[in-house]
Amino acid sequence: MAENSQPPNNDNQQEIEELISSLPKEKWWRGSGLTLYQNFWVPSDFIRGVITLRRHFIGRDSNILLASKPKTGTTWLKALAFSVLHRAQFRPSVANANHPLCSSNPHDLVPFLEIMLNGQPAGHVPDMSGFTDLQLFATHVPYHFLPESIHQSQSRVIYICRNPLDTALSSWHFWAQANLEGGAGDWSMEEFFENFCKGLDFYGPFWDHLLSYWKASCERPERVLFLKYEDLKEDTARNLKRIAEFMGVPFSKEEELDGVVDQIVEMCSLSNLKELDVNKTGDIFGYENKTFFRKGEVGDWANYLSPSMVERLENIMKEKFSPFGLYFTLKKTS
Ligand code: PAP
Repeated sequence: MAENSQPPNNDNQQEIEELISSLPKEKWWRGSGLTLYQNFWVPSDFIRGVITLRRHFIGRDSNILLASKPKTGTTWLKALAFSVLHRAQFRPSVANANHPLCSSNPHDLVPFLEIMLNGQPAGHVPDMSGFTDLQLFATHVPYHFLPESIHQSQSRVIYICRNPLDTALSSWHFWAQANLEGGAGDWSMEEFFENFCKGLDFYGPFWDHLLSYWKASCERPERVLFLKYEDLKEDTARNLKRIAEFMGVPFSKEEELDGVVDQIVEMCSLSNLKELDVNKTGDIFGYENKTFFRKGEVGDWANYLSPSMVERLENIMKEKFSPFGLYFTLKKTS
């Protein structure tokens, strides 16, 4: 069966397992490695969920999908979008101890679709009955992995990206940290960087991932909002208003005057989330909650990447992104 066709019913379980075992694999720091599926390196632990999402998930008009390549601002975007969507029910304020962000990691509040679906029998139309009231989901898959039902529906997709230098650095820190907590052996920055440049990385190649959503946002700006981590850092309030408007729940003048926008910005800031007990302890997907909150700076790459690494990534950016009018201004932390 062609990979992009949508079977109306369940697939043959054996066909799925044969497909998976025929795909190229690579080792990774933790977990069961990476599997090359449709030109992207999918974590082997989630490959069944990714295939089920691609073939069988039924998107609804009301769905809002937060999409990203890992380490580009996913956790932050989840906190912001959740706070925006549920602001009538949960008053956003650092003083509101009853806000769900005080008791749950953002990843618990906005689940990854491919991880949710991973627990279900591979190749079967997923049983989403337990999730019918969920409107907000996240995903790390590239745009064209989303099922036809999402493309055809009125679903909205918000993609967050980040310059590749900080993304590479943040990813390496995450894996180095995760490694300390029980991973397999050392992996130097140089080795990680080499893999990253080759596209061998969680949901890599980085370039193709970004471009899949960039092109979609150019073609369907009313359905796909493309955000940059750097812009969100520079003016969080302005971009939060864009997010709310895109989600179909714009802030009213009264709310703005009441300081709701600023309260969400403050509540979802790295400094606030990082200090919450819920994010200092516990774990999710097998990783400690605290590993999702580090420095959150733009330009930290300058403290770690050698001039030749920077030049290499700049050249790749020029080659891959410039033809499509996508640019990053590279800032260094002072
Ligand atoms: P994920 O894809 O595994 O969920 P993701 O949240 O995309 O990770 O990326 C983590 C990065 O976002 C970390 O960046 P750093 O390594 O450069 O520090 C993390 O610190 C940053 N981050 C997490 N929460 C926030 C936040 N509230 N504001 C700004 N940056 C944040």
